[in-house]
Amino acid sequence: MHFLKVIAQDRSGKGSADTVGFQFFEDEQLQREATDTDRQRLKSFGKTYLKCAWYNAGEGEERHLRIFSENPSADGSPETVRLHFHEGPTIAYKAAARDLDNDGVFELILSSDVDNDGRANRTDRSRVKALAKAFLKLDGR
Ligand SMILES: [Ca+2]
Ligand SMILES: [Ca+2]
Repeated sequence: MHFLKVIAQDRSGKGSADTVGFQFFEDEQLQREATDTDRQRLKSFGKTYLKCAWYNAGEGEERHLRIFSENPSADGSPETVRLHFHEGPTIAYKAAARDLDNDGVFELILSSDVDNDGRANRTDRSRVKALAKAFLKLDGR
C-alpha cells in the first residue's frame, strides 16, 4: 500500500508546529523524501495540516499522519481517501472522505476532532475535505 507520511514539528519551541515534512511510503518502506516539486504541490496541504495541531516537540517524529486512497472497484477514480493520525505505530484517530458516485466530489466525510480544539464540528470536516482534495491532486487524479 502506498501512503504519504506527514510529520509536523515545533522546532522553534513556541507551542505550535512550524515545519511540515513529507515522505512517500510503500508498505512500511520509505520510498523517497518529497522533492521540491512535491513540496510546491503540497503547499496548501501543509498549511491545512498545520491547523490540525498534530505535531511533535522539536525534531520528534512519533506523531504523524498517514494518508492514502482506496479504489476497490479499480475504475481509475478513488472512492475513499483515508487519514490515519498516528502516535508512533498506533493510530490515535482516523478520518475519511468518500466519493460514492465517482464524480470527484466527496459526499461523505467521516471525522472526529481532527484539529484537536476539543470540538468535533464542521471545521474538522472541512479540514478533512481539504486534505483529501489536496492529496488527490498530488496523485495526479
Ligand atoms: Ca461524488
Ligand atoms: Ca475540532
